[in-house]
Amino acid sequence: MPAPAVEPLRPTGLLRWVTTVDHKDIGILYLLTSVAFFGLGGIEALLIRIQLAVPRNTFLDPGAYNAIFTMHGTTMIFLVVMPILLGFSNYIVPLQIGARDMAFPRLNAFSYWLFLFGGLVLYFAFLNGTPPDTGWFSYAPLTEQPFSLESGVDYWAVGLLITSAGTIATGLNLLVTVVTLRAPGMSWFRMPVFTWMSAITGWLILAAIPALTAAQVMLLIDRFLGAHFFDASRGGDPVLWQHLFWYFGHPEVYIMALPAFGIISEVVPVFSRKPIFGYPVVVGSGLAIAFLSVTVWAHHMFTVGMGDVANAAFGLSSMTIAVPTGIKVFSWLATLWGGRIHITTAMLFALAFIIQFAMGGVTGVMFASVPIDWQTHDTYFLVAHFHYVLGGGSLFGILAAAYYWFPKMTGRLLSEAAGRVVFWLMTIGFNLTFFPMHILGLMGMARRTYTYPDIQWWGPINFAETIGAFLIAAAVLVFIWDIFRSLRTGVVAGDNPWNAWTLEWATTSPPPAMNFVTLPPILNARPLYHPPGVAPGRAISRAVGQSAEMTGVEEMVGSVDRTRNWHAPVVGIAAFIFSEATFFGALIVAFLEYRTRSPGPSPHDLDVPRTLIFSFFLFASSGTVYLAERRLARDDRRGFLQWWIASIVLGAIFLVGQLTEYSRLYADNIRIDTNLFTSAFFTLTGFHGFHVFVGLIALSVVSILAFAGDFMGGRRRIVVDTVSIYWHFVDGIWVIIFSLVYLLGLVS
Ligand code: HEM
Ligand SMILES: [Cu+2]
Repeated sequence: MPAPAVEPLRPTGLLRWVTTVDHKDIGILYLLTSVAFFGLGGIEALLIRIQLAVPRNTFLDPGAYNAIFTMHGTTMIFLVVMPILLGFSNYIVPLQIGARDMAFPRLNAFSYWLFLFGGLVLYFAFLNGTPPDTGWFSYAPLTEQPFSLESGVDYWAVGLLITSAGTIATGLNLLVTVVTLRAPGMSWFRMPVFTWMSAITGWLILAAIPALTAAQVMLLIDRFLGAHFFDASRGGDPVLWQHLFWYFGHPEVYIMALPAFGIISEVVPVFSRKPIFGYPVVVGSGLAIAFLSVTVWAHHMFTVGMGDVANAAFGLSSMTIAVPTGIKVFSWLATLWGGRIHITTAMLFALAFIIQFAMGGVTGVMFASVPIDWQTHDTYFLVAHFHYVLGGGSLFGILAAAYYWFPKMTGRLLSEAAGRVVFWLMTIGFNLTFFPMHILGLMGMARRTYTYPDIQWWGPINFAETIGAFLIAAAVLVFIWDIFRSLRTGVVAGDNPWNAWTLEWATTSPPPAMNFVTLPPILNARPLYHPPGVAPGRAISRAVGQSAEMTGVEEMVGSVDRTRNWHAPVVGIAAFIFSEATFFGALIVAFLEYRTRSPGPSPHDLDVPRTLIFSFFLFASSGTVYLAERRLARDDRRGFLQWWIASIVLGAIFLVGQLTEYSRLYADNIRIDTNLFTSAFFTLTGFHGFHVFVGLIALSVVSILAFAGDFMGGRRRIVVDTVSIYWHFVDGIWVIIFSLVYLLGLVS
């Protein structure tokens, strides 16, 4: 007879990767997939640079050039830098807080697959022969039907909608993981800075990305249902697209920067053998950056004619954000100061990050000054600026992270010798490619031009840049080669090759499925730190021995789940509601702008009293849900079911009211494509109705489970709580929507 299995059987090979819900596997899937997309984005970059190598080149025709730079930018942002960073967060954050996994492992896997499928949808545009060619920010009205008849824009919008859904779910997951799954002793101000920055990024994702989603939904409604949200020739407002896009787009920059800041804040202290300088200030400045980053978006729009007041206000807020960012740079410098510095490859990339990111930061502050922006807008000066931030910054941070955490993920070190080669090729190539772009920009070379005349110096400068791009490509090839080599023959790393002090180094490399067998006591921000002279092995094993003795191994690991996990769904639904609020906020803004903008149907065509009556049914359902929960607390199954089913009936009556109202309007020829008001009206109330519908399904599932005897005696109460909270939100937001759509029409 076979011996009983110690661990539950897990699939191996390909099936393991397809079925995995382990945060470490998912982290690696994110990383591998993004590296593959980096190959595509990199090839696109090389194609751009080949075309621009000499004046009047004809390697790419103008149409192909448009498509290539659009796909390059879109790929690098949505399919490379953001998901690579999410991959590291996925892998490292649960380890750093002593958790077994993310808060919602299956959602985590789902997010990854959404990311992959969204990316594939985007690239199917190539196979279809219609790659998007409207730039990575796809400004309207170029994206509207009359100007983009082919389906490239649709692939762009749908592909990114899918990846964004995954990103939003991952942001939520990270935030909830950090809030609810910290090991005993891991208080907020003992968390590693990378974990802090990942959690803040999670929040920022929820605050920002749904605005893009809403804008893309409206764009698709324009393109497929005949609305004109962003079509100026039919009264729509292309500038609204810009506002919504950059409301997402600027925070996106920090979604790609904050985790990189976190990486640098791990690598620099470890290789300076000093704690990070001013830990609370580093954390606080991360929070400040996140909050400020949603107030600066219109600095991308200084040239569209917003007026002096708006320009000045957004210029000022943009300059303010330099303060917390500068604080971070000073904190890294102060950490280096007087440290015992170890120049590893990870450290080299971190040091280059600091310098290059600071250069991008300086030109960023220059752009915040309106007159400078007017001069340099849409020139290569801008291309230089954001590549210093995203390439010289985020990408270099990613490379630092790769060298730093590769041993944890694989058990083997990358080659330091090859690392030097990668570093110098990369750094020289990077600066050769992008520094001269500042000069070209100031000389007047516009971005997104497929070729240029033979103006003095332009040819040689562009040629040098192209050489730089090939040096970067060479660096990437050496790096990839070294990864394959090190996986088989790299130096075995052991648990803690860098002598670091955060929890991911307390477990084996790679960590076991459960992450930890025991945790060291977490008494400060550096639980694995041992003063010079004390052998690391002893200090750690003593600590582990203690905790294992104190609590018993199993109990210790189990307690992580038992004590902290229970409120994860409530925090999760709160985070989800927050992201929904962003989404509805964007639709509401559109509605307010369009409600009386065009002739034809207006809010006066709505039947307010009728809708008010049906709204009372919805509001009442919040009350009945509350009563049902009270019955449940008393374990009164009948009472619970009565009130709960009453809520379903009330909600359904509201939906019927909405549907009959829609059919009345349609009978009067008031349709989604009639004018701007009707488009905005049907979009906003339609999405709300859809939420009610989803809520009704959730309520029904709960009542079926309750019929079968679930939820009694306090069992899985959290499920009922979560559904109730969501339902209250659906009702609450209707108060706002009803007031703005119906009541506002009465008073004005
Ligand atoms: C690896 C080497 C890279 C090279 C050689 C490169 C090259 C270029 C060039 C020449 C352009 C300007 C195209 C034009 O305006 O006509 C461009 C645009 C752009 N790049 Fe890169 N790039 C690289 C990496 C990256 C990275 C890492 C990111 C970001 C995360 C990035 C994001 C973008 C974006 C957003 C645009 C703007 C696209 C648009 O105008 O719609 N690039 N790149
Ligand atoms: Cu910005």
